[in-house]
Amino acid sequence: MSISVHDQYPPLNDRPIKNTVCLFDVDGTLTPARRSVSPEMLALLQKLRNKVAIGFVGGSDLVKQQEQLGVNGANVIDMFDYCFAENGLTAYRQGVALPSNNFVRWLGEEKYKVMANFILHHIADLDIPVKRGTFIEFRNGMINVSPIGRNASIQERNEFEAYDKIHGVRKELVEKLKEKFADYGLTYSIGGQISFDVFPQGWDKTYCLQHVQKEFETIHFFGDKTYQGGNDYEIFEDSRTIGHTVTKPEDTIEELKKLFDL
Ligand code: M1P
Repeated sequence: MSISVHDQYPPLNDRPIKNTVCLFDVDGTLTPARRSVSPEMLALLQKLRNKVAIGFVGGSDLVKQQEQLGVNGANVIDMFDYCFAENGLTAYRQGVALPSNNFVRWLGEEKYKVMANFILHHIADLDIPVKRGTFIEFRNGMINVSPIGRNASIQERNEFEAYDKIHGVRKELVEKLKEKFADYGLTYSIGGQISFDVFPQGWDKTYCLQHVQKEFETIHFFGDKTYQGGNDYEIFEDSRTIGHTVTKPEDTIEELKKLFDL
């Protein structure tokens, strides 16, 4: 029988701090936005994993989390006990896939098409300084809409973020969508720098809690966008979690050292 990476750590039900899991947002919490994790954070997570169960819950798909967290050829699925990509729509427990769901199956092709056409028309008419490619990214549990396009470079991202703070391009489109598709039962979340996420109500980060709530009595959640409207808000506020607001990865490190005596 082959030895799994997960076997290097104590079994989930036998970690020194019992019945406890720490869940982390990715962008702005474990890594700088869309950037790679630091060696210091990786070392600390390993130490933490010897004491409690750990997992991440990110809005992006697993490919992106692999890029950001799986540095030096590491497989992100091995690095955490729980991997929740797309808010938990794609989920792994100790390397084993958990049941999944799908945005377009839930909404229906026809309704989705009407919405996608509306978004693309709106973006086509936008007069913003820069446009790149991939204005709608189709994911498993959500769509991600970006007025500048997901192919923007790091510098273009930063510039758009600053521009959007003044002009509210994303906010305006979200308001229009809320009004036009009021009967669709969707939630909108401006979580990152250049885009917003659209998903069925309840498919925010709390979606992943169904996979941990039976196994753990204490669920810590760490995130940077824990304010109302941020994509960490619902899970941060949820009665099943103990929420921690952090400002950047260095802050997460400090908080973990204090909380878990690392
Ligand atoms: O994790 C926060 C957000 O990160 C990305 O946002 P952006 O590309 O706008 O910086 C996206 O993956 C988004 O889905 C996610 O919520």
